[in-house]
Amino acid sequence: MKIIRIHARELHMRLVAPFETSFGTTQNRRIVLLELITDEGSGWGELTAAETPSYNSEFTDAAWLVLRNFLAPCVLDKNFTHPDDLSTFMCPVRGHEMAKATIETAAWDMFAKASGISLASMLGATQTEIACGVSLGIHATPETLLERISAEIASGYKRVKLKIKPGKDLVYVRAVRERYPDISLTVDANSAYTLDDIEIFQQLDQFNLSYIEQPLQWNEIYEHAALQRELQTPLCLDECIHNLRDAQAAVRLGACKVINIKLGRVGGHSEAQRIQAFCKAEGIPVWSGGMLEAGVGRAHNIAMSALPGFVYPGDVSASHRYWAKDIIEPAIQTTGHGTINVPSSPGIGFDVNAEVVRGFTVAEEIWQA
Ligand code: OSB
Ligand code: MG
Repeated sequence: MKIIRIHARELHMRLVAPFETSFGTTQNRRIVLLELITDEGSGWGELTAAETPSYNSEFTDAAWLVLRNFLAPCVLDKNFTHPDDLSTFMCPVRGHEMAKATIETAAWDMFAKASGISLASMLGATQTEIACGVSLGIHATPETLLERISAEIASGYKRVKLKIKPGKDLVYVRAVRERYPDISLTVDANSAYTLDDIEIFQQLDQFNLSYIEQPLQWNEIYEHAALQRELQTPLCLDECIHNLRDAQAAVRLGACKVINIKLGRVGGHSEAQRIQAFCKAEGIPVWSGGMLEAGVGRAHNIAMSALPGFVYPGDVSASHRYWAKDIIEPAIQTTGHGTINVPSSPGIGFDVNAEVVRGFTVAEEIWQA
């Protein structure tokens, strides 16, 4: 297959509610959507980088530039036989995993469509239904958080993840645990603490959390191992894991017992599969994280979550929790029991709604050799 051109669009979409993490609040998303056109059909990919370099070093404007000036030239006019080839073509560019994943995931969608099978089966899925959890931003008070949780539980979600930051941690977790002694509960610090905060984590140990996500620095694996040795609760790494080698280092050092796999953060499906296979062999449970994606990004996450070893519920939930109108048809919906059915139609299994996309588009470019 030959890559003929890339149609890049920037979409402005507003989340139905602001989302607060330890690094800031997001409501207006700038989404980069790529359509990769080959001589045997096309596929869709979505950039998962945020608007600012606060979750990791990538951000919308930088990704657009890297895609246009460096990554598109690596793949345009190239022939590939399998989507694994795409990451090889993009090897000369260091880092920029999220930008790379936008192209790489589009190639997987295209390849599955050309093969007439779902992306999930192309990747090696073993699950037809995936378990869903919700990620809840930092709330103004524990009371408003409790109200929100009661609605999410009523919708059937199987796991609640609370964002925490210094000063908004123990009080919130205690309030939730007292009200809901049995729900599957986790916290995500997004790197807001240091080893000096160890007492906070020792206190969190009493709340029967399934895991504590990324408590320490975004680029620090070794100190997570030191923290893990002091805790009963498993640590889960998010920001630290960019590739298989990071996952191997983290597991072998004892820095975590669970890994959050984000497609964008690891450069796409090929590397995500390698991490999943390694974790499966090591008995390390994994789950799919989210980046406040629109439908295309979310559809890719659903396909990945159907692989073996994705045993914990992911941050993969219904479209309406994020958007008044999503860019795909049908919108992502959950079953009454907190799962999503993995689509079986070719590729990502959702149609991109061209009219809705046009309505949100603020810029577009076509890149060709
Ligand atoms: O750390 O998982 C994270 C959102 C933006 C940046 C980082 C994270 C998140 C989430 C939300 O937790 C996940 C989602 O619902 O898409
Ligand atoms: Mg996280």
